Amino acid sequence: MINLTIDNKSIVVKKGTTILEAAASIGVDIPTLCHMHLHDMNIENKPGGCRVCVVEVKGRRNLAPACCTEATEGMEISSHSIRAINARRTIVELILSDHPSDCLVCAKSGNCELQDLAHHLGIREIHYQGEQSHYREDTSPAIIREMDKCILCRRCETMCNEVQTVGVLSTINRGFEAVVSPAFEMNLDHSSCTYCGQCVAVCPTGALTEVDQTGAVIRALSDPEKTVVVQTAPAVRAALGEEFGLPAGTLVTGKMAAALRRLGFNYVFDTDFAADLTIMEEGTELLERLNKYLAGDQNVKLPILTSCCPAWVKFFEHHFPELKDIPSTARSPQQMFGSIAKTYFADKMQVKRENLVVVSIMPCVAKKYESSREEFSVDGNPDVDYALTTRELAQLINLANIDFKSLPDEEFDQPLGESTGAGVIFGTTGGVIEAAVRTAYEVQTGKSLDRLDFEELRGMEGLRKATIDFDGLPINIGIAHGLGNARKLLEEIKNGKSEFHAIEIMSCPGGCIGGGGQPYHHGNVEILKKRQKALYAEDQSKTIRKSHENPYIKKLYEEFLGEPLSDKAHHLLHTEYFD
Ligand code: HC1
Ligand code: SF4
Repeated sequence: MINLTIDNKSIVVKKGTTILEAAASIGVDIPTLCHMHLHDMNIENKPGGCRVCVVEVKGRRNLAPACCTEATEGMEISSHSIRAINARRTIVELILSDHPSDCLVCAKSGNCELQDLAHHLGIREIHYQGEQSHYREDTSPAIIREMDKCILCRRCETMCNEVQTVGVLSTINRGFEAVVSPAFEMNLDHSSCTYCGQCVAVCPTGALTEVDQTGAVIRALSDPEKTVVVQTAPAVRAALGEEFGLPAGTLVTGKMAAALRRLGFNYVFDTDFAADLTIMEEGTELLERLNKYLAGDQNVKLPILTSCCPAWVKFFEHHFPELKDIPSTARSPQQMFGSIAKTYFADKMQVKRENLVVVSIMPCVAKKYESSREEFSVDGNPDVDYALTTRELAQLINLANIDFKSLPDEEFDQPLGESTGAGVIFGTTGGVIEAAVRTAYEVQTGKSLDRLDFEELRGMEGLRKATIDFDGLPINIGIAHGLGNARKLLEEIKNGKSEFHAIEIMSCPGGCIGGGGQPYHHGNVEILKKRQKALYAEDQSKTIRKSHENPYIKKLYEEFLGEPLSDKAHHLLHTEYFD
């Protein structure tokens, strides 16, 4: 063990502990713009690049970067000496000297770590003004790269390369010309980027942000010709409150519905309804494949993989095209909702397709890309017109001067607003497969489940497995969240070593609760756990907790779709994948 003092406080730490970690353990906050530690995944970004964390170590001539200097026996550290503060101010001024000063109109204003730090350090003047470097802006269907705002913290690289193993981002060029870029400086939409948004989630500045669609939604809401419906993803209700100062894990389902109504949406619906519909289709597909396999069909593709996460879909299309007939063909709930809204619901309301605008509120930036995929449109009219992130919804609520915390709880509209507990838990890792099990068990065995909480499928471990007994038939289930973990399961399938019948994959750590469009959580898994708990609580509070018991889903099949996997269902609710 190592004995040292930080700001005159004695402390004992394990060998190998950095000064930054030692300080954090006694509540001393040393600022940094680049450091990021994802403890649960044992992944750390510590390039020592920003140098903002410099501290004074007694007896040393130079200041030491706290994030990559190990604590040693007898060290006496001053984290906020005049010398350290002055150096920090100079470093931040130097960063600002090559940073656009358009904070007033920057998408990240108010959420920017560099802006916060400049404020914290009382910087009122930049003494080192020089010529600024310029790099072209790169706009994709989901993400905007403004590399003039990149401070080379390299957090995005860690997310893309180590956590997601997509490998799109790396630093190129030198000096003022250095930027983080896909290979050959191609634009993101020409690369194999999945739009998972995990790079956006950790970017400390406005270098990586989501495409802003709030203006287009406001225009639709003010167009008297349009009927505008909104759907809200499961994970949004467990995080939106954070944007208004409520503690992580506060469920705001009712307030969210009320806010959307006050914003002027004509119908406030729920993606959870479509999550129930997804279970009907995906669950039936699972059972169909399983029963063929049990009947001795050697050609049947197992395990079946969930397909509701668009970044995951793009990942296997790019990286495992040879496995593209293994995932379920079911569209995601977002897209099923859009498809049903613009057919079944539009017909009911006697609204022409082109006058019905479908807006989604999603925890995810990849949903913007998903809704723009050509196969999800009819004659150029998309099933889902706009997909806003949770953060964009908060922005609209603020813009409309709605006092969110004082709103009453309101209900969703019907018929596309009714959901079961199974639909709610889609928003967390493990939830989609648990929802599928609740339905598949009862359909397969013809028996009622005597329990609905499958604890063995829950948790935050990146890779999990469990065997569920389907009345004597053991069903092996795998769960992965984070694309790096998904890659491991896909390699097993590719090598013919997979033991699973069904696998749930979500791209973002934690599932959608940790999506790239959620309130920034800075890699803090405790926040994710609170959001997860909130979703399980909403599931518990529901009278109906199995998708196949949703009365409006039953009615939809009776009135419109016929059976799960019917021709009509195939046409409207399923898709194919591309290399
Ligand atoms: Fe998700 Fe899904 S759970 S993908 O995470 O299947 O985004 O929340 O809406 O579509 O329902 C996201 C969340 C979401 C879909 C559902
Ligand atoms: Fe990589 Fe995901 Fe960012 Fe694309 S969105 S660059 S895949 S981290």
